[in-house]
Amino acid sequence: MEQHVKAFWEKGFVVLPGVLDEPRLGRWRAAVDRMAAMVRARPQDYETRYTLLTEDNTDTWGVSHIFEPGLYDPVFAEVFEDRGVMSFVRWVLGERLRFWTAHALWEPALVDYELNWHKDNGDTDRFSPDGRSTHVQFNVCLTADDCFHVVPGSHRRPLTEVERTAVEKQGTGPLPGEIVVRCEPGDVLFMNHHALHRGSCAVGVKRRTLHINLQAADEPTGGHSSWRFMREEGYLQRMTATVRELMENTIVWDDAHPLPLSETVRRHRTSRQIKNHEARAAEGTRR
Ligand SMILES: O=C(O)CCC(=O)C(=O)O
Repeated sequence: MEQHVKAFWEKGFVVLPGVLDEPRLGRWRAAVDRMAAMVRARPQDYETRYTLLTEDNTDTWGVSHIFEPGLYDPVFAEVFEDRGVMSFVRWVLGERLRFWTAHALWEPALVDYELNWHKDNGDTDRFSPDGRSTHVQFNVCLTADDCFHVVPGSHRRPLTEVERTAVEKQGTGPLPGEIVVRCEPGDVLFMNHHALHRGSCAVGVKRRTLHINLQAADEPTGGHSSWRFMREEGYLQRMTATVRELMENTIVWDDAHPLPLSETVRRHRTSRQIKNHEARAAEGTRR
């Protein structure tokens, strides 16, 4: 495990191969199949991610917040009990954790998915020279997946001019040093979301991936992810003990660290941009 953690610090990502066994893989994939069908049928009912969003037509590449009551499937709670997944996360972050996000990603049906270069949470200027991470984000790959592009080591230094331009112009073109990470079904890709990255997936290439983020319970940055649904009456009681504890830790931390108004506004703006974004290549650069 130690060498995987070292690679994660140095490069900003690492793939652990074959983490999931067949029964688990099949069960989790079937759950994402059901969810994708539900969201594709009524995308307006969820926090859907789009490659196409017009009055007449939509195409989707995933959905945010799979633990919200309208989407929740108990199968997803199993991720946080999985030794293969959680032992890596605990090596990096320690024993006490808090929940940040959980999303599901799939292939588009009409328009190729081309998400622009970015660091998550709008943290464009954040880096950490020693490679330490404020979180562990991970893609649980339930199908073969070569959708994740990253510039290794970019979480440890400021952006170059070329990279900054790509971020500011929502670019999806190639960047110097970029690599595409290739995963097999059952692999888990752990990433530092402060490494410059983007996603892509062509129509017709089946993708079923869980996209999850955890933090140490007392991590001073990030957080503020006690989503409204977590605070609904009776919600936490319906979760497994492990999920309940992760979410309770989030709520406790958020309540003890209220955000300044300026940061609340910034986050709302970032979240609105993500919600309205069509993740596809700009006109003129399409294949
Ligand atoms: O498609 C992927 O694996 C990357 C997704 C991503 O970067 C994001 O949701 O911010």
